Parts: sequence; C-alpha cells; structure tokens
Amino acid sequence: MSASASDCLFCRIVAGEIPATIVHSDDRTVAFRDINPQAPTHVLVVPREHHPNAAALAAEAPELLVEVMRAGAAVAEREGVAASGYRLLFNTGADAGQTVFHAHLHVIGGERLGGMAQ
Ligand code: DGP
Repeated sequence: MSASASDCLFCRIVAGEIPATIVHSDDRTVAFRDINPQAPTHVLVVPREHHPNAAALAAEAPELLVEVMRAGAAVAEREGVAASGYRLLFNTGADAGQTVFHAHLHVIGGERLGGMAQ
C-alpha cells in the first residue's frame, strides 16, 4: 500500500489532476461516475489511498474497505436506486476484467440487471 501512485489513473482523479464527475467525497473515499456506464447509475467508489485491488484493501486496511462499502450504499441512496436494488461489484484481477489497478467498487443500478458480470 502507498498513499498514492503517480502513474495510477484513479490516484490522479482523487488528486483532481484528471477530471471526473464526483458524486461523493469524504476524508477517506471519493465516488465518481464511470466513463463507460453499463446502467443508468454506474458510479465508482475508491479509497483515497492506493491499494491495487479489493483483496489487497481487505488485507491492508479492512476498516477502509468498510468505508468504501458504506460510501457505496450512500451513493445508491442518493442516486435513488437503494429501494429498487443495485449491484456492488469489485473486479479483482485481469481475468475478472479489472483494468484499473486501484481498488474500486462499482455501484450499478437504475434498471433490472442481468447476469453476474458488470
Ligand atoms: P474495472 O474493469 O473493474 O477495472 O473498471 C474500471 C472502470 O473504470 C471501467 O468501468 C471504466 C472506468 N474508467 C476508466 N477510465 C476512466 C476515467 O478516466 N474516468 C472515469 N470516470 N472512469 C474511468
């Protein structure tokens, strides 16, 4: 774990160096709209600290993983999808389709979701 990685896309979004549509921000997490939404609501929640994936985050800072999940639930409430249901998803590793190696929670909802994939 490190506080940030200069070559990490999501560290750069957290630092404000790359623009994103921020929907939630607190002292430990930031949430912003996915650039390629898969549903009407598709938000990514990231810890401000750099951890490469959810498994590393769980091992290195479990309390921060809880904060990420809590922020995801708050985003779902604010987006109006909490009552109808939504998906919280961590792609972990290349075979799962992880493309950005800074832990991020997908919050997906706003329509009937099919399958298990993102
Ligand atoms: P994953 O496949 O789980 O690693 O998800 C990475 C997500 O990040 C993918 O759904 C697209 C999104 N994404 C990639 N680049 C950017 C970006 O520059 N800005 C935003 N807002 N989202 C991005």
